[in-house]
Amino acid sequence: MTNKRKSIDQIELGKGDALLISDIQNDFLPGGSLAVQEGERIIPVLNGYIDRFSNRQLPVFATRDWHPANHCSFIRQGGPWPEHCIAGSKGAEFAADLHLPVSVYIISKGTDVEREGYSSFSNRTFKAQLDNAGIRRLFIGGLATDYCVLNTVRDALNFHFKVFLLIDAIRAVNVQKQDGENAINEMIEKGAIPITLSMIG
Ligand code: VGL
Ligand code: ZN
Repeated sequence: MTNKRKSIDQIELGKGDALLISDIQNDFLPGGSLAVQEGERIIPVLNGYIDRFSNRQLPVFATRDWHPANHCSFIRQGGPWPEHCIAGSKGAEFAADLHLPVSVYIISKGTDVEREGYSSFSNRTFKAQLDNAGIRRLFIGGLATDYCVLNTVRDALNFHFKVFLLIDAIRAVNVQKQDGENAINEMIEKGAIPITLSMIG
């Protein structure tokens, strides 16, 4: 019985699978200008996912918020957020303890002054890269559950990718207390499958 249960809960990675890590950047981590609570806790878990994908020569994509200094999302410009992830700044760098492989595909977003750009797909080249690489299933984790992860998952499902949500490797900003939970519920309702690292052999 336990064996049977276990086999159902395991996921076999293979061709057409890609890992997508959202916005593990200094500004979204403790000490950063838009720190996500417990954001640092998911880094070791994401490193575990990176190992699983790298060991099988499967592609790893890492997105980064990459704003111009006068971006519309900043309070100073009438937006909702403190200044964060300004292109080229220390705060916009990937966390030093995230073990991105040398082969990582880096996707910048939020680069247009006048567009928010939460979704990874707001960078138009991203969809083309996925299609060129024959990607059908996306394994999505990172920051923040209620903004970039949510909007990326919505777009991925609309584009008919199969989406696995790395439930042990996401954290929410929670402007309102329930935002993270609501986002997770919406993603699962729309078809994302929640998984944990232990389900990948
Ligand atoms: C994000 C708020 C502002 C995110 C980006 O990565 O989820 N959140 N910019
Ligand atoms: Zn941003």
